[in-house]
Amino acid sequence: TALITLILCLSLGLTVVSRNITSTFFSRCEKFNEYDCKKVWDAFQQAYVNKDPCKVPVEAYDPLIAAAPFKPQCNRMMFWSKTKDVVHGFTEKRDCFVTLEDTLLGSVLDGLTWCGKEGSKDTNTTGCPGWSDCENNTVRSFWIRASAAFADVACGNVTAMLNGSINTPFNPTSIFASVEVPRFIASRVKNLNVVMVIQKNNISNCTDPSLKNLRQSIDTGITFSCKDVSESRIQECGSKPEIACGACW
Ligand code: C8R
Repeated sequence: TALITLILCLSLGLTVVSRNITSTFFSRCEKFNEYDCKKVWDAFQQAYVNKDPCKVPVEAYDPLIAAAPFKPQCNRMMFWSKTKDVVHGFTEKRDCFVTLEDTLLGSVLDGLTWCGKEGSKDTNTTGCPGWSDCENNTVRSFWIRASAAFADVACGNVTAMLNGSINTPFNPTSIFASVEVPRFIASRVKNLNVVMVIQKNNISNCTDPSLKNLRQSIDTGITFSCKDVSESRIQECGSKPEIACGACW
C-alpha cells in the first residue's frame, strides 16, 4: 500500500503542477482590472505551444507584449540585477517604485516555468529546458522580451538596485546589462541612479570597476549616480511609511 500511495501522490502532484499554470496565470491576471485575461492567455500560448522549447525566439512574444503593453511610469521605474528579494521585499511594502513584476506580464509569469512540445497543444511545467541549456528557450526568451519592452518605456529618473555582495555587480551577461541599459535613451531617461545594496560581508561597492563600465555604456546625455545603501536601511524604509520615498537613500 505504501507504494500505491506513493504512486498516487506522485501522479496527483503532477496533475496539480500542470493545471497550476493556467489557474495561477488567471488568478494573478484578474487582479489587474484593465485587461482581458483570456486574450492575454491566448497571446501567451501562441508564443510557445506546439514548438520545440529550445526554438522559441525572443520575437515569438511580440504579440503577447502587444496584448498587454507597458505604461511609462516616469521617475518610478526600478530595475535590478541579482537583488530580486531585496527589491521586491521593499516594493511589496511601499508604493515608491514600479518593477517589471508590478506589471501584468511580470506578475503573472514571475517564478513560473513553462514550455510546449512539437506536435502537442499542451503547456508543460516540468521537463522544460533550463535557463542556459539552450539560447532560445521558452522562459528565457520571455524575460528578455518583457525586460526590453519595460526598458523601452523607462523615463525620467531611473533607479537600479545592484548587489554589493558579488564580484561583478554590473555583469555584461545579465539582462539588466545586455537588454535594459542599452535601451535607456537620453531623450526619455534623465538619470540612472544605482543603489548598491551593501550587506555585512560586501565585497564590492560603487567604486567597483564594473560600475565604470556601466557609466561608460549609458547613452551620452543620461547622467549617472551610484549610492552605497545598507540592506538594513532599505528594509527600514520598507517598514516605515513615515519616511518619504525620496528620503529612503
Ligand atoms: N527581469 C529579468 N529577469 C527576471 C525578472 C525581471 O523582471 N523577473 C524574474 N522573475 N526574472 P538576475 P538580470 C527571472 O540574474 O539578468 C528584468 C528570470 O527567470 O538577478 O540582470 C528586470 O526588469 C531570470 O532568470 O538579473 C531587471 O531589471 C532571473 O530572474 C532585470 O531584468 C534574472 O535575474 C533583471 O535581470
